[in-house]
Amino acid sequence: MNLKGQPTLPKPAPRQVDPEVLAHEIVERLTYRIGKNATAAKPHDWLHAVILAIRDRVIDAWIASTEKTYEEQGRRVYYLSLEFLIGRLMRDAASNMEMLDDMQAALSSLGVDIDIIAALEPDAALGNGGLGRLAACFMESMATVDVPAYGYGIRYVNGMFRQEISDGWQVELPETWLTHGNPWEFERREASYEIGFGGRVDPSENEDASPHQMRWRPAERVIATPYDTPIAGWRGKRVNTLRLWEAQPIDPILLDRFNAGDHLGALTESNRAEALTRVLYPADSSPAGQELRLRQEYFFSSASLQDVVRRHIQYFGDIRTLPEKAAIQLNDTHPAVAVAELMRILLDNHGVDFDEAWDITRRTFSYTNHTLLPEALESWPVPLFERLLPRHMQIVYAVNSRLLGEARRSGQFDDRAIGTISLIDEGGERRVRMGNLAFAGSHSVNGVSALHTELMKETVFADFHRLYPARINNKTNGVTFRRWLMQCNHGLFELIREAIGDRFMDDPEALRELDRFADDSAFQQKFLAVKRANKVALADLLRQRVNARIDPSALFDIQIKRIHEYKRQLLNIIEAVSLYDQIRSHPEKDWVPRVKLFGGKAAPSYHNAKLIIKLAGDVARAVNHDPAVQGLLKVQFVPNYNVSLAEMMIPAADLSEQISTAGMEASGTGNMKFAVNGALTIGTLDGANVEMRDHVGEENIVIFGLTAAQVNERRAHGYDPREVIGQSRELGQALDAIASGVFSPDDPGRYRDLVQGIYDHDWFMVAADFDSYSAAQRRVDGIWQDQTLWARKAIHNVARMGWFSSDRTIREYATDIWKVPV
Ligand code: GPQ
Repeated sequence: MNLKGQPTLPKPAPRQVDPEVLAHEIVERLTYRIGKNATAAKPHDWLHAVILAIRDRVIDAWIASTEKTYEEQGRRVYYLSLEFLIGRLMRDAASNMEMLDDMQAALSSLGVDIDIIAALEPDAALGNGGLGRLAACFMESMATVDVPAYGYGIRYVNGMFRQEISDGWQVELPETWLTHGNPWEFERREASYEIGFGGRVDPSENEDASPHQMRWRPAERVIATPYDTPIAGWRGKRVNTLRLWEAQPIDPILLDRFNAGDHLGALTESNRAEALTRVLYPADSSPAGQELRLRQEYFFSSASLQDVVRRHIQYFGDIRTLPEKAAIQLNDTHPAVAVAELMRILLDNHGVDFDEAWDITRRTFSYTNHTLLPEALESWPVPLFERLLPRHMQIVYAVNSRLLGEARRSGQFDDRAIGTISLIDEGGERRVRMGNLAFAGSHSVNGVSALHTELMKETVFADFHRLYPARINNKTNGVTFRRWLMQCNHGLFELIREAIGDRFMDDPEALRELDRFADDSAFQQKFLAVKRANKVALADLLRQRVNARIDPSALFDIQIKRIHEYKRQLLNIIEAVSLYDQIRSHPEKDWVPRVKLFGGKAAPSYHNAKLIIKLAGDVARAVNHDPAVQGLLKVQFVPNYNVSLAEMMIPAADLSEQISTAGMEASGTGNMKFAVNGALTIGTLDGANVEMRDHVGEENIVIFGLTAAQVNERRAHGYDPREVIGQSRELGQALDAIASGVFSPDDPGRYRDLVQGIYDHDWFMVAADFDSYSAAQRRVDGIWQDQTLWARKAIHNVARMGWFSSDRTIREYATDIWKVPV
């Protein structure tokens, strides 16, 4: 008993971390949690036992963090995202808990190779690309900078598809990350919620109800059950929760139907519920317009909001103080329906009047925009929205009338501008605009790089920006240096420590001290040796996986990212074709041996993206087997690009391809990962490349091509790709070769339309940028030929990328948007 007469509850004893204790714990977990002894244990059992041992340390810190959050009574951050692209967690958690070395020693004392079992952990691939990976970096950084935060998302059974290449074409197969169970997660059935769909809306039966209070009677209901994964920050300082929702039926089986002999019918409700959280939509930067997607969006937004409100009422009692205690960040528009959901909860469940509800809502939400591509802006047909979410439709109309009234009264807007601000798109089939809903319902709207934010103000949200000039702000993306430098590039990590000590591990900007070593030839040699070792490791992997033979002394030129026309993998391939021609015409020249690696997935319905994958393979076959090239050029498409493969490829890169049409890549984050791992960037002035140039210095990055302003200008003044192609012999020849079937003799017309698109409109300015790109590649060759020069530039890149840590990004969100102390 303590002084207040409360029983003193026992606490777990503090744990030591040393290899002997750990070895003991692992064997204990193996025995009592998995039920096997060391002789019977399979590699997966060892992995499981190791994760359980790490997890226990994480849990201690998790509970301590939760207690601290409750004691402080401060504001919590809620990060709502339909995607979290986590990858593997074992090394990440062990490293952040500072037990990686001891774990390695413990395992080797047990005769187990940590690398072998680590490779068995499946990637949690609950995301498509940059947006989902950013959410994962943010979770880790929020824990690192000690922000009390929850991530909310969906526990997809099948995350991102597995890509196989069959006869050169992409084939999508289901990825099953949960087959062996998931030792990181905890099911929390006690925190389940009901989620409704459809039905009707009646006036409230409450006598003194406000005119805006209604009663929604959904026709359909499912249960949302959370699974919690602890996310440990650096040095285990704080452990936050990633809460992912699973849909379950209210009645797992309809027994009356079953007993009546309708065995399948008895399960329809159950199957329908489970289908909701079954698969991740594999669409990147383009909306997945199906009804199931809107259901997913509402399902996870409603569950998360109910959870936030329940927690708030439990601890603070008064719903009106919500904005002081909760900051909800919307990761793109996917969770934008949460704005209407919070309004519904406030109006219908708590009887708050409309103006106050709207004020509370706006003070609670903030929204991050991740793209300007007009085709990517989400909107839903009004009839669909109304059928699925009748109460939310009413709320959208009510908010819209307020919003448009405000715009009218300001006197700055004509009918056209009012039309663009409206939450309803009236051009053609009427649709609910999710971007406008997110903008209107938030106090902060941010872009993800300086350029992107400026363009947001000028384009998609120009009218909104005039109405609310203080709302748009920039938060340039970042990446976590724990995963993307310290863990994935052990050699470089140790070399940096040896040179400048450990400070950069807690303060990434301290990497600056490496600048002093850029001209130090002993350091340069070691730096190049580390890079070489990483390249050898990648070459080994590629030999095993795709039977590729690549020479580690060649320049490794890598483009890995989703396949998208605006990212211009096609520009890279056309340049490879042109280089191939030039090597054959001038074999006597002093060519730099290059290996061009491509990796990335195409959305299953994206025809041209799939064709670009096929083209990469076709070009690879021709080039790689041509004795005239003599190993001077190799092209390889690496299948099934994912987080774990990125962790192998990025440390091995000499050259990073960041070559999107200027104005189209919101930020990019792969660009940052490559540079901090010592690759030089060849890139356009797009997204965060612009700020990278400012940080690393323009002499240490290879920039080419039109600027965003020039792209606009060209498009506005009748850009004629034919004229450009007519003036570039190299480009014309490469395009002719591709279009005429030189690389596809089995189907000579395969690429005719793809090339025709460049001649006809070339929306992505491939032709316009070709000569400039090709010249930039030859500048890269020139630098490569002087390895001292190359090393110096690469070292400057590592030294000057500290600002691109996601810790910096999160501190900016915390200070400017969430108003939480950091
Ligand atoms: N991004 Cl809208 C995605 O990965 N998926 C999407 O659906 C949208 C954007 C990316 C964007 O293309 C990159 O430029 C950004 O670096 C990334 O989001 C994170 O902001």
